[in-house]
Amino acid sequence: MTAQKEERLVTLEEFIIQAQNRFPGATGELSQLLRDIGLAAKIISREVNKAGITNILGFDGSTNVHGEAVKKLDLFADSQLISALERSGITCMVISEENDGIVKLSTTGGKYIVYLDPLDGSSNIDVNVSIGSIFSIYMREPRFDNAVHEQDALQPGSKQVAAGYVLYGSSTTLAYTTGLNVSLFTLDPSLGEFILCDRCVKIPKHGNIYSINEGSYNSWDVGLKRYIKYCQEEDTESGRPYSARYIGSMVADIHRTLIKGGIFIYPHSKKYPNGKLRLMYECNPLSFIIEQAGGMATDGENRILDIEPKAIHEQTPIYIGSPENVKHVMDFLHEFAEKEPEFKI
Ligand code: P6P
Repeated sequence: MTAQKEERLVTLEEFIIQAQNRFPGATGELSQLLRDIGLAAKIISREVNKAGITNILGFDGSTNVHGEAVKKLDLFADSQLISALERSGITCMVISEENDGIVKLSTTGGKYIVYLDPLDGSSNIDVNVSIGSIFSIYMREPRFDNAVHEQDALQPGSKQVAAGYVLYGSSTTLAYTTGLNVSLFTLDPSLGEFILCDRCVKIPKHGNIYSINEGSYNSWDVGLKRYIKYCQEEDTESGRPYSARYIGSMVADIHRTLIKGGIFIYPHSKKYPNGKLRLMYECNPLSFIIEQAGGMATDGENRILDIEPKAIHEQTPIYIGSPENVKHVMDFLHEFAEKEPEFKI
């Protein structure tokens, strides 16, 4: 990533307004939405960074729609983001990993639908490993009665009007796109502001890092096994063996991939026949970001952003990252797909 040197400090709020001013017809509502998410992110960052001190670690005793134990910080992040969206009155419904159904906001006339993974990677909270928030924004189909229906939220990722993530790591980073490149900000706690650090992030065309949970190796398709073995073979000319990096927080793994290049893979498996990661609030927003930075994202066959969703919490396999790496793994998947039966290893 070659950050363009900024002459002066540009805050997230200033940047959003500058971007909005380039569109005379803009109503400013999307800008308001992005600012609200930025505010919630600052509040969540403050809690995440002192989680060890306050009584906010650990489980709250409930489970989410996927049967996963919900951590207290998950619920805190969920409530902060939803109240921020409620305040601006331009969002009609929220779909979040922490809520089984749609969350209807008081302003059913709002023009936006927002998907949230309020705190992705929460299994890492208690061990101080980076976690993140992910958001994905759609326009709602106009309705005469302002009624809010789950069906209105089932739109392919290609219809997102904006998407982004906040990474709570050694520093708090916010990345977002409205379809015109990807901009990156870092939170300056002394100012309480997200400061612009790259207005147009581009992913390297190729990278020598692969990121996958190798614990499920035995249930992978043969083509994927062969691809990972290829990455592990010695060949200095092609930069092999690759390095393996896996954090277990998708936002952190994707942010590294965006900056350094390479590939992140969560395939289907015996345990997750449709993949583990959620299409609407993990894969679509992060695929929008990676594509806008020049990368690729597929489910092994099709472009993630073209998938027509059938359910708000549906899951999908994902192969995402530098375009050359994604194309390469797909070549392996296709080459061995028809040979699958005889190549079971
Ligand atoms: P596994 C976190 O729970 C998450 O949803 C993603 O952030 C992460 O990439 C993945 O699951 C990790 O799953 O099965 O490798 O622990």
